[in-house]
Amino acid sequence: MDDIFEESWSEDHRSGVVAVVGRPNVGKSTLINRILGQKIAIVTNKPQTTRKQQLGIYTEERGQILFVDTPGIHQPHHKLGQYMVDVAYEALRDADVILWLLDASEPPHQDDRQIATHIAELRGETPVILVLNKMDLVTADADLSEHLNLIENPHQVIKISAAAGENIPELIDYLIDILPKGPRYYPSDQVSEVNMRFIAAEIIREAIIELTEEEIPYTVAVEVDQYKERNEDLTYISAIIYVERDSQKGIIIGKNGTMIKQIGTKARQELSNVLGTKVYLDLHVKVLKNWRSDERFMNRLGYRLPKKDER
Ligand SMILES: Nc1nc2c(ncn2[C@@H]2O[C@H](COP(=O)(O)OP(=O)(O)OP(=O)(O)O)[C@@H](O)[C@H]2O)c(=O)[nH]1
Ligand SMILES: [Mg+2]
Repeated sequence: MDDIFEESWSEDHRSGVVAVVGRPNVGKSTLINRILGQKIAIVTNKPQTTRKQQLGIYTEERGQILFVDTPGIHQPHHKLGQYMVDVAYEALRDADVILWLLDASEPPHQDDRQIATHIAELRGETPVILVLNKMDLVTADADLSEHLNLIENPHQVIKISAAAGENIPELIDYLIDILPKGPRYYPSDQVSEVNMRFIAAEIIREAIIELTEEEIPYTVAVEVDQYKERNEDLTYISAIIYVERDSQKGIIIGKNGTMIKQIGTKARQELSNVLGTKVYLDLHVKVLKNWRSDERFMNRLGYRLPKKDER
C-alpha cells in the first residue's frame, strides 16, 4: 500500500495550493527554501533565475501547504521569457491562495503594477496575501504606503524577511487559517516533486549565473545527460551547457578553460552538499543557435507548458 494511506490526519486538517508570485528577484525561491528548511529552488542575486513552476511541500500537524514557486513576472523579450510569464499566470489561476511578494526595500516597479492588474483580473474569490519581503533592509520609519496601495482588499498583509527568517511562522499561521479542509496529498517526508537530474541541472545553472555577467546568465540552459550513483559515496554527473552563440561558448569556457573550471568547482561543491556524496562532474558546452526564440529547442530543454488535455 502507498505510504499516503498509512498516514492519518485530524478532521480539521487543512490543505491546498499556494501560488508564490511576484516580479523577478523579490525572494520567492528564498522564501520557499526557508519555509521548507531545504534547498529545492536555486537562488541568485540576478533576476529571472527561476524558469519553471516548482512545487514545495510543507507538512505539519495542522495541514499540508503545496507552495508553487514561479518565475518572476516581467516584460518578456523572447519565447523563453513569454513561457516563464505564462507559467506564473497559470499558477495564479490554479491556486487556492495567492501569495504576492514585493521587495519592500525598493519602490514598486512598473512590473508590480502590471501584476496588480493581472491579479485583480484573475483572482476571482481567491484570497491574496500581500507579502512585503526584505524587511531586514528597511528602516522602521520607511513609508510603505505605495506598496500597500498596489492592490485593493488583500486578505492579509505581512512583512517578512525570507533571508533572515523573520515572521515566517506568522505567515504559515495565516495560510493554514485560510486553506480549505483537506487531506494530506503527499507523504509527510516529501518536500518536492522534482527529480535529482533536474536539481543537478539547476545547481549547475546557478553556478553559471553567479559567475557570469551581462547576457550570459539568461542565455544558458543546462541538460544533465548522465546521472549515475556510482556507489554510496560517489555520484557521476555529466551535463551539457547550452548557449545561443559561439562567442558565448567562448565566455563560458574562458581563457585556457578557467571559467568552465570555476563553474565546475562551484557546482560540484554545492551538488556535494545537496546530495551528501562526492560528485564527479563532467561539463560540455554546446551552441544551440537562438534557442530562446525557438520553440522546438525550448521543448527539448524542458521549457514547455503542458497542453490543456495533458494537465
Ligand atoms: N536582504 C534580503 N535579501 C533577500 C531576501 N530574500 C531574498 N533575498 C535575496 O534576493 C535575491 C533574489 O532571491 P530569489 O529567491 O532568487 O528571488 P526570486 O523571486 O525567486 O527571483 P526569480 O526566480 O528571478 O523570479 C537573492 O540574492 C536573495 O538572497 C530578504 O529577505 N532580505
Ligand atoms: Mg526564483
